[in-house]
Amino acid sequence: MDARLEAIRDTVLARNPGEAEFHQAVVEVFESLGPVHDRHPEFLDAAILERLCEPERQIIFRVPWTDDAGRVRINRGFRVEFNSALGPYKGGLRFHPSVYLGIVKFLGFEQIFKNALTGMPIGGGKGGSDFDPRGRSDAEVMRFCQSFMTELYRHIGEYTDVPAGDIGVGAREIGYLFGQYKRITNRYESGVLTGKGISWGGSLVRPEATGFGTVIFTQEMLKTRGTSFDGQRVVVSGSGNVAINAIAKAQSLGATVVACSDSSGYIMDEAGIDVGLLREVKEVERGRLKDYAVRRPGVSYVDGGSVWDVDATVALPCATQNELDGGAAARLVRGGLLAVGEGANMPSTRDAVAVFQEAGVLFGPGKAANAGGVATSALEMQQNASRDSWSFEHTEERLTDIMVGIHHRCAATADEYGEPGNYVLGANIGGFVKVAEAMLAQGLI
Ligand code: NDP
Ligand code: 2IT
Repeated sequence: MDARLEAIRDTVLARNPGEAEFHQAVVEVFESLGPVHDRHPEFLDAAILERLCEPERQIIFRVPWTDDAGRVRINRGFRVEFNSALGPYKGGLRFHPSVYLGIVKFLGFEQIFKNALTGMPIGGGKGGSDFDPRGRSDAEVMRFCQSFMTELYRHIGEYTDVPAGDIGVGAREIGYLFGQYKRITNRYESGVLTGKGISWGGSLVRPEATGFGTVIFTQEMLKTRGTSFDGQRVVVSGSGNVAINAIAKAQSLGATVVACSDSSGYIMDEAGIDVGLLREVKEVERGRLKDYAVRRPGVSYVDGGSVWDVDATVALPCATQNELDGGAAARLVRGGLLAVGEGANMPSTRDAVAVFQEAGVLFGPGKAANAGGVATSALEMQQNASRDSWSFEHTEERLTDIMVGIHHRCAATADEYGEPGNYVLGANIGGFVKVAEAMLAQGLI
């Protein structure tokens, strides 16, 4: 790493002790930025990096609620408003027991660059709670969401901060959160949240957008090697929103997705995953992946196994951070891997990324490859602002254009900095320069 940046990195790490995921995200970005500072010493003079690593505002709050047995429960809520150089803070809410400040900060930090790459007017933020929605009734989830919003409402707004979904937060949770915001503020402010239901201000394609976008980005990478998804053998991790829609899109382009997972294990379906059945099990019944295996002949369920043991030509990690390590990456490379498109945020460890890059595997980092979700959220905000709603076809076309544009920006930036095909460098520099220039123009704030 560039010596000037090393000193700044050390200060950032020391100022944020115990936040391993945030450290990882910061170090990865800093490793790309040396050459930018050779060209733009003014960024160093204006302490752009120091300011970028210090969130503009961090909110931590108590979330009290009662379970169905009448017992009082207490969770912790977070919203980190990281950077508003390009627009209102924008990013999802994650409800998962592992959530703590370090995870929210890594996600918020990544979101700054991702949102810049989309070309849309959105800043970076992230939030969530250590609440575990798994096994909770609808009534419990509603009471939790209402309590969470009773604090959060004072910090958000269509021109201030616009949350959306992430792990554990989907259309059901966004509905309860929106209802409580509307009730407290007495405003039908559609643009305050994205991922809303289609009949009350949501956008068509938003539910599919992250998974679809990941596949579109990966298809663009494959094209640079004269190939496509057609005929590829694909493995996807996760079986939530991003995974299911990545599977659907990859198969619509002629690939066979032979495996996907949840945190308990994975399924092998050599015939190609039946997306209709998967949606029924996961989205309608809120069941587990092993229920899919029970219902479909010829499918095996590997309890506790790693989906990365399955050979594939394309891997799409769509579950969570650090789910694919160096050992798994080496196994995949030995099995004939051609490309990786990250649907999740930071799913590959730093070792895994190094293995992929050294082996010449096409590697699309999450902040570029999964940007279709937040980009379509920005399209939802656009529709809300104009009190309009667009067709599926039009919105999907916009998403495709945005993803092709992000691929082009990353590839062109990597070329410009003398590292053709390095999408990590392209995404980090491409996102950073846009934010840094806006911060410079807006003065020392
Ligand atoms: P969901 O809650 O819909 O699904 C999450 C999936 O990942 C589930 O299958 C879950 O399994 C699995 N998973 C979660 N945590 C772990 C873990 N610790 N170990 C193994 N598996 C795990 O979330 P999304 O699909 O929305 O999000 C998936 C990823 O995509 C996240 O990294 C998120 O940040 C990222 N992302 C999401 C976007 C969106 O629009 N939703 C946009 C961009 C990125 P289980 O049910 O067993 O917990
Ligand atoms: O990580 C992400 O980009 C998201 N969870 C989506 C954020 C959004 O505002 O749609």
